[in-house]
Amino acid sequence: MSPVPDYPTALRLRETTLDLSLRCHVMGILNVTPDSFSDGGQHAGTAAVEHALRMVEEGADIVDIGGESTRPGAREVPLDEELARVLPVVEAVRSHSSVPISVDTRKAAVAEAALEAGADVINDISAMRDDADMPRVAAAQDLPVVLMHMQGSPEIMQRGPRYENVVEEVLTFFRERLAFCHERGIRQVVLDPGIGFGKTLQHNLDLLRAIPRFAELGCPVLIGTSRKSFLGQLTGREVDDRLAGSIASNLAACRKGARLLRVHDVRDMRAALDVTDAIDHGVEAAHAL
Ligand code: HH2
Repeated sequence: MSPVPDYPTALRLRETTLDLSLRCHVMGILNVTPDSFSDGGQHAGTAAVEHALRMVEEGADIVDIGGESTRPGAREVPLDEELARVLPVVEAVRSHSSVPISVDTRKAAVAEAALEAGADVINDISAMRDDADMPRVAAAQDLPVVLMHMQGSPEIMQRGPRYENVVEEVLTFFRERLAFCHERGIRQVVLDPGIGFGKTLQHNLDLLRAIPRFAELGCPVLIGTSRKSFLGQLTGREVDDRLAGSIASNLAACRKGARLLRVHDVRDMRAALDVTDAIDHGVEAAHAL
């Protein structure tokens, strides 16, 4: 029997429904930014679209397209610039593929334009706290919204983050945000404790260990550990050498009940999950998942 707790849950998207109860799903990261912490400047224009399609071939279940770096210390990007980075890429990926697309943005106008261009999911690291218009955009179509926990803002979040009890505070935050969504008719919510967003190494480890408690709230849990600095703290490795840590932390998160894994290295993550799925379910059954 699978050690993953059974929280039957699905994401209803435009063209498809992702049954998250069956296996962990992979969200491939596409940063259309000059300054992202691990892949800034690598993906623009045609190269961005090619990278998205490569991730689909490698087994990404969703492609997450973002035009604003939220690395510690990052400044906000003006609306026009973010739109100009993200929209053409969403449009081009949609014209070449039916892969589910999420848009990683805190701005309602970017989310709205991306949804119009065919995106399926809003991934808002501010959990709809930064833009008062985001709830309207999210409620207008019955599509999922990822709500992430962050202490502070990217510019200041890693300046001595403090909690009385990080797990309880994130749980309280999720409950408040779920009530907020409920009141506004937003029915599909994914919860993300926000690894690295106003968190020390110990906070990140506590949150990963507490995934079953977040999953008990009844929404799918998304985890983003890929290449993040806590992996560097644990392994002594630089940002371009954190694949082992990324995969280990994601497999651990999956075991604890995370249903969506936001990763840069789709091919290797998929291979790792193929192995654990085969162990849990058998080769034939794992293929069918
Ligand atoms: N992490 C990053 C960005 N968006 N969204 C969710 N839901 N969860 C995360 O953990 C998360 C996220 C930061 O990673 P990355 O996109 O690689 O870097 P940057 O913000 O520098 O573009």
